[in-house]
Amino acid sequence: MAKRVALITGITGQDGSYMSELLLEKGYSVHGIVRRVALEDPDHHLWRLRNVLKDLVLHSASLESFASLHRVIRSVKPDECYHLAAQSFVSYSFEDEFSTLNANINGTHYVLAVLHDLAPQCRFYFAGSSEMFGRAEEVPQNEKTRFHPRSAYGISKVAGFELTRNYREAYGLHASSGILYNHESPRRGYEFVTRKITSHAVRIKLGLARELPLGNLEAKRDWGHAREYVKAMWLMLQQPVPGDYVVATGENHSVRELAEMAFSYVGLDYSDYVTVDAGLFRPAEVDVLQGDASLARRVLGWKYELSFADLVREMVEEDLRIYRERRSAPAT
Ligand code: F7E
Repeated sequence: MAKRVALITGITGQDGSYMSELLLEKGYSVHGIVRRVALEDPDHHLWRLRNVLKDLVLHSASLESFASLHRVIRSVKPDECYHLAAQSFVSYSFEDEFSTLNANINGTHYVLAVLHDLAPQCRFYFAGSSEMFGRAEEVPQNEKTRFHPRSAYGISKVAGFELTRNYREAYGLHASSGILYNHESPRRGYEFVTRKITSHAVRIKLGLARELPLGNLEAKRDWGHAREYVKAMWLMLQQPVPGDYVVATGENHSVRELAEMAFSYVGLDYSDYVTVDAGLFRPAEVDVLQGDASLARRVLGWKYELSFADLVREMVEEDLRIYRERRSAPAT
């Protein structure tokens, strides 16, 4: 039987790398869209794909260019498309609302429009976000909870979610959205609060930093492991009918608890090192997010079994490995 063909946008990111590994394990031919600069400087841009790079087919294109997406999709003819690319840092979306809205909304629209023209049988996954709930009217949130986004990022994800739904309803595309809560891993970028905390706890422990400035310590999030969340994305595209699903652990923890746990893992008291920097507060904060993933459990058979402590421990251990290695590397 011919291999199934998957196309991933955002393949160089945390979720793209786990998704590539999952699809390769399942025997797919995996293609990814990357920026030109990633191919020119692979050490810097493709490190998350290190272990699987030789098994992937990468195409340079831009989510800002309809023509480049048209070219790639015409040649790949995917059976499944995982649209993971986005400007995903909420804080940055306050600094540049316009580029966040342009990249996230138009990028999603272009991919959907090209698939509709060239590969209407292709199954499509849109990376929705719990940020769409924003100032949520209920805790926990489910697929029926009203959206109230609090940032250009959240607004762009609501627009992408609605575009996806409309391509499903208007043109019959097998298009699904995951409403994913925060998902982390040792491959998380250093600007997100989990990685910022685990990497600083380790650097402070090793004498490479003195303090950790943070913003709102009382914000609460439902943090899960990215490796488990990509399984839910794949399951959505294996269903006979498309749909929208919350993907979450069902627990929430505060930024303060996260800091306490990460620092205690390296034998330190977070309160000796964490400082509060008013400049790191967001103009509009999302105070608490917690998801109810019962629909994903029931329909997709998706289960989440890791604990918050396991996730934090895995991230701290990876940062310990990285910074110890860096410290002992000979100076060049
Ligand atoms: O912030 C607070 C901050 O930047 C988490 C993205 O993947 O998940 C992520 O969005 C919380 C917020 O993630 C700092 O105010 C305090 O309340 O790690 P974060 P996020 O904004 O929740 C959703 C589901 C997505 O879809 C996004 O793409 O932590 N916080 N002090 C801080 N956050 C950061 N980054 N840095 C701080 O110093």
